[in-house]
Amino acid sequence: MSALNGLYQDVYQAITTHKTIIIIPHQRPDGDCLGSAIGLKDIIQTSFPDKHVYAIGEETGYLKFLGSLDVIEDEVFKDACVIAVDTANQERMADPRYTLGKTLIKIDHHINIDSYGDIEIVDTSSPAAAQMIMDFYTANQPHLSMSPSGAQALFTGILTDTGRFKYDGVSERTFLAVAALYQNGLDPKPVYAALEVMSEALIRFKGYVLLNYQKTEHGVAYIKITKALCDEFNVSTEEASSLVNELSHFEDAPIWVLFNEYEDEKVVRARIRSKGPNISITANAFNGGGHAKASGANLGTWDVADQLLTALNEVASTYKSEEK
Ligand SMILES: [Mn+2]
Repeated sequence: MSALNGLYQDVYQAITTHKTIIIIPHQRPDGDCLGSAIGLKDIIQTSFPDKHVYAIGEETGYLKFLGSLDVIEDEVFKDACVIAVDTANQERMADPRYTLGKTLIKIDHHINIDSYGDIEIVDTSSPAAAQMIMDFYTANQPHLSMSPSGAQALFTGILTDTGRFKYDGVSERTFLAVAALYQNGLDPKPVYAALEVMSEALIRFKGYVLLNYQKTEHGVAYIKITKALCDEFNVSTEEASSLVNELSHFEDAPIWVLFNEYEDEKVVRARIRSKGPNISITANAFNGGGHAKASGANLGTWDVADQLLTALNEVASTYKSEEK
């Protein structure tokens, strides 16, 4: 049982009182935001066949197996209940029309840097937004059901955001959520198969990352990926970013960072990961945020990337001296 059951019941009430429900994940989608959006759509549609339910936003190649997103006109938002999933701040929402609905709901597990919504559920103890969707499902039994494809989408969200059940926040609750997905017909094999596949271009690029990473004095492993490098290897910036955890294996580097360059937006972004020190505070100082051990930051230029490395090198140094 989640301590937030009352709020999840409020979400259920909001759904019952709206004819149209629109679910919005975040920009530059990942498995958790799309799995949560498509899984929640499935729960609502399966439980309320008469309602109009849409999941909108951006698709991405490796997650196409979850199903396609909906494309809707502005009018559809009129009197709709809009549910944002896995989206900490409003600017990051995958569709700017979220304000056009009648009711706005936030369901998210990131640190609450931007409070929004008529109903706001933020649970930083949940390792995946998809696990929160399962809390919503459980809190409203026996009124909600789902199909096997909805179970598959939610499993994908939990699996990807927990790094295959390895990250902080994974608990008994996570496995109970997965057990409930199995009760609803989950077949995990297509999920593992889809997530396993890498393009040959990306496999070669992984080779580049493993041969060219660097380390700071106190143990921040990093790789800087320019747009030109992505072009040379014929991989997208998002694909390149997915390799961040290739730098997780060093015994002497508790922090690792993948930098990349978004040419169209003229910004350098960092994906920062940790297996010890809290790096979200540093990420916040660099126009970013997220979780204690997995954060992102928007840096602007490569000069700022070096400043971030200097700051993280300090964090690693302090951490190592405390460990001794
Ligand atoms: Mn997430």
